[in-house]
Amino acid sequence: SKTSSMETRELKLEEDANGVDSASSGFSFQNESKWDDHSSYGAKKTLQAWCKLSNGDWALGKVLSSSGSETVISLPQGKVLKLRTESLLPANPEILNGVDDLMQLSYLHEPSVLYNLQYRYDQDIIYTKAGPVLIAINPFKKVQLYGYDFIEGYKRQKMDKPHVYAIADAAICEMKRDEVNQSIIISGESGAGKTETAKIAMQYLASLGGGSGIEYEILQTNPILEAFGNAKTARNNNSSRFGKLIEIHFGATGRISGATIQTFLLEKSRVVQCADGERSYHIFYQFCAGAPKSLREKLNLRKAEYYKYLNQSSCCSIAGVDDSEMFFTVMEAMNVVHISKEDQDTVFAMLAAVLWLGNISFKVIDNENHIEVVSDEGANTVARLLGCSFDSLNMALSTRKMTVRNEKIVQKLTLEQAIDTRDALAKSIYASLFDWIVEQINISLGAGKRRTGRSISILDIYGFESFTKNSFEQFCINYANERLQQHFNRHLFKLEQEEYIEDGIDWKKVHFEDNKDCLNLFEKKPLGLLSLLDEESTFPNATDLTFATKLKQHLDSNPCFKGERGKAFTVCHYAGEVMYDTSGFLEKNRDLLHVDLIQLLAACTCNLPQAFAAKMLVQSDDSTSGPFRLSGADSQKLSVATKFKGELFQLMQRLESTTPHFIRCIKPNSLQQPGIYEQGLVLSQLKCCGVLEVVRISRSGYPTRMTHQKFARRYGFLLLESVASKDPLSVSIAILQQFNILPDMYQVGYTKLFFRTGQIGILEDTRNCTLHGILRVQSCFRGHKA
Ligand code: AD9
Ligand code: MG
Repeated sequence: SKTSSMETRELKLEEDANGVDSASSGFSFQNESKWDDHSSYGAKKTLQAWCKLSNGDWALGKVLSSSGSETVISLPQGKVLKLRTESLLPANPEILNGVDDLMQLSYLHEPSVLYNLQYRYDQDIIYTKAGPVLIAINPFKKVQLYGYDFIEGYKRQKMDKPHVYAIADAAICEMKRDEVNQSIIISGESGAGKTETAKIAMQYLASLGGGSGIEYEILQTNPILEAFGNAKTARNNNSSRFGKLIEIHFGATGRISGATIQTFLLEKSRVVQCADGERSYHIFYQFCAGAPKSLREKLNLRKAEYYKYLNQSSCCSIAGVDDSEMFFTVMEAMNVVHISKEDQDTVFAMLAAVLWLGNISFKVIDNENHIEVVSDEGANTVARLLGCSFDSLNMALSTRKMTVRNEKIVQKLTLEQAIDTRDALAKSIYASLFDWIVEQINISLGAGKRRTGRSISILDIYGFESFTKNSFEQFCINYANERLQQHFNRHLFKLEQEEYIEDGIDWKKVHFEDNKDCLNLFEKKPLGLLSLLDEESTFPNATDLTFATKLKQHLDSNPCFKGERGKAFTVCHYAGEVMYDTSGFLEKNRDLLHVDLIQLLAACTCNLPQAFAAKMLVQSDDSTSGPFRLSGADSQKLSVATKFKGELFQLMQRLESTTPHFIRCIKPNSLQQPGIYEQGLVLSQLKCCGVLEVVRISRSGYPTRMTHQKFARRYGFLLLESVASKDPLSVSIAILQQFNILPDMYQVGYTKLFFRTGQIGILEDTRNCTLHGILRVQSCFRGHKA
């Protein structure tokens, strides 16, 4: 950055189209063909242009001179470069800096979109529209955009800047106007701000009131669900480990009458195991830190550090979070949603039982590694909390009843099997507890009541995930995202085209890239990923490796599938390729709690374990402990993938009958810090959550619209010859002709002119130059006079 301002670096030009050798020049640039096919700098000649630096970031340079194939530009730090003209992308005129809606940009390409969002983000304007979609960039700090005054501003239509409130308001208005249910669909990667955004939307809806405190009750479900379903992960200190749909019901008078919450796929494994630096579910730490003395004594509760399930990740606290204070918030919230004190005590007993389960130890009793449970504080406390004897607990954890050739036998478990069994019990109790709490909340919110009015649903679901190691959870999450993406595409495309038709322009339906091939890869029967997974899950001798081999055998010709070495396979998702490791797939998909354990819970004197067992028995085949079966007339437990698929179909069906409003949350940096905007990270998310796709779809249409009046007013003075008729349409046509804007670059609608991307840019630049020229002449003139 200390180089002299007029230094010009000659760059070695290569023969091939890809430009300069980035290693020797320190710069690389490439044609983003997907983006700039209509608007390379060379074709447009703007005053400023974008060039791509070797680190992948884009820099905005001032064009000093341009001679056909080469252009000299100066960069912000004073560097002057001579670059190949075709490697540059045109910059938008300055009047378009920080526009509210990316659709207003004349040049839509990576750098202009990134720049526009950053320009706003730097001023704490975290919301921007991308056509019909709201983009929300996580500020990672308190921003002054919420609360009563803002809510009132949007309610009275006094504020119109992009905002979650504006989306929620639009949902309310459209619900009333069209008498159609609405949905607000929030997506984005972990830590991008989905849950916060959902709460902000709920806050706006709750401000409509409902009487008898129902709106307050709805808001109070948040601390409970976050305590039981969120955890600190490497990506987010408050990461939701489940998906959530909350449907808020409105009565005939437009006031809130109740709500229903549906949850999806809680991450169970976290209860018994989590990565270094991560935590289990918040509630455990809150409970250990905040439980009152009487409860601690009754449940024999210790500090979080005492429990194996909590101390294994060597992280028991979160900076800036007071777990003990949160415990009271959660207890308060439980009161609000009418969970009785007695039930709350049982909930806490279950939490303590799960924690003590982790502390159960085994002793090896023979040279075949068979074990029995050590009768210490851990095991005895678990037995007491669940309401069973030590002996029956010992039996359930150290042996397994089996039927072999019609003969009942008792098999002793090895140490590894016993640990797995213990952990399975802990996970299952916790997951059942979570479901039970959601059920109680729903009862309190009146979910069971017959609904006559309308509703607005808010979906806060895990975004697309691609890690170095991707497992069954990512497989399900990404499958869900394929489904949502399809819904997104179809919907946005439809909306876009409706506006054209409404204004009467000539419009041939544009085909868009949809992801049905990838969805097919998942859903096809019998040779799709889900079917093959279920089939393999039914074979007792199948392993993750045989599953992977089977996939390769049947799917290798599918363009969305790639077999990998060993136990891995790759899926080409709409958002990019993801390699999955099949380790644990079968086990997680079966998710069977052995019938011995279900029987243990059923025989407990405590009412919650009994209720959990009853539910499990409904779902599973209680007569045998034989191999897992999926088909067949008698009631069999569904595999996790099949159950998830069913829930997803139901969800899509519900969403399909609503008018959707999309919010895409973006995480600006991985440090969870304010003020840092990493271009590469933002770009990859814009691509993943389909924002670039929407923009691209818009590009093939007419993203810029201006009424005849506005167009005539803005550019009329550039006309060289006066027009006979002064009506805005005639003036507009004259302008278009004078600037030689080609007929297929615009369309004239009843009320508006529709332009393809980049067209307004030429007019805008000419307008600017003309205005500058006029100003320069004027200042010259003034100079003379002085
Ligand atoms: V995950 O997929 O559940 O792991 P989310 O839900 O996308 O994730 P979350 O809403 O939990 O992310 O946001 C992460 C953190 O960002 C929050 O805990 C806040 O500290 C921060 N955040 C997000 N949105 C806002 C906001 N509008 N204002 C201030 C915010 N802080
Ligand atoms: Mg979340």
